[in-house]
Amino acid sequence: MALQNAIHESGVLITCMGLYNHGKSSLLNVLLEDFDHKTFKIADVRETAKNKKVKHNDIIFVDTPGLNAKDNDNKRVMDAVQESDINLFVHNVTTGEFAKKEIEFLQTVKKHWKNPQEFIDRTIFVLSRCDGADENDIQATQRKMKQQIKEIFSSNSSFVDVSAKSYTKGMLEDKKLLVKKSNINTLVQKLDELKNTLQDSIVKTKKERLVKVYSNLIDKLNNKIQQNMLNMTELNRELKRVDDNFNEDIRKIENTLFTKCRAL
Ligand SMILES: Nc1nc2c(ncn2[C@@H]2O[C@H](COP(=O)(O)OP(=O)(O)OP(=O)(O)O)[C@@H](O)[C@H]2O)c(=O)[nH]1
Ligand SMILES: [Mg+2]
Repeated sequence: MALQNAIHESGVLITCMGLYNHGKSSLLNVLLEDFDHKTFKIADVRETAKNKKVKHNDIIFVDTPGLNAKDNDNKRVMDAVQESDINLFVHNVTTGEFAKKEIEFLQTVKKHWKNPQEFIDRTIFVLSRCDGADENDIQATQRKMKQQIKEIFSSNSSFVDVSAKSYTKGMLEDKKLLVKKSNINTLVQKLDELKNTLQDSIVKTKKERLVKVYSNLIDKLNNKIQQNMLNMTELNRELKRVDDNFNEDIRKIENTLFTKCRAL
């Protein structure tokens, strides 16, 4: 199963993460051009409870539950990020800079990642719901957030401010200015550029993951073989015990018969 998954997941994995209700599922829907928002469910409450994957052309989009919405959710997000090729960290711009829970998540990534810089290189920070914010406020929030990331990772980060709502409206009502203002096309362009830049490293990571899956399978197989060999040894011992007892019983019967015959 693990091997099947690893082989079948031959597309680029783009994982969406962020606090609950910050617009992750809405963003993925517009990236899929699903303006009915049917692919990934959206709501004003905690909606996404499990990681969900949807393949579209050569991309597998992964939606994750909101960070810290429930106890297990952070682990699910971490699992998804471990597998991910490119990350979209979605943050509702109308809430201001990164909140404590987001900072804690980023600090966990920094602490446990083999190469934290790789996480930053593979992540686009998406400021969502920009239709509800003033342009100056968006820029000020973005500056603060860049600084927050710099304090954790000591590096620069890539940001885009978008509006899934404006893009949907613009596309459905053929309002080109709204589509342009939504900035979704800029995000798509950034994703394409990142995909191209990371092409070699994505292939390398996929190979490493396949090797890991293979070696885990080989380990499991070896354990099974060892266990079977132990079972065989135990079985042979048991067979020998049964055989010895049987021979002993036969010998006893022969002796009894012999004694009885002689007495006749
Ligand atoms: N104004 C505005 N609202 C948006 C936008 N994108 C999403 N929303 C609203 O934000 C709310 C949450 O959206 P979701 O996409 O479900 O958010 P989520 O992050 O997937 O939420 P969980 O799955 O619960 O973690 C919904 O009411 C959306 O309609 C946007 O661009 N502009
Ligand atoms: Mg969701």
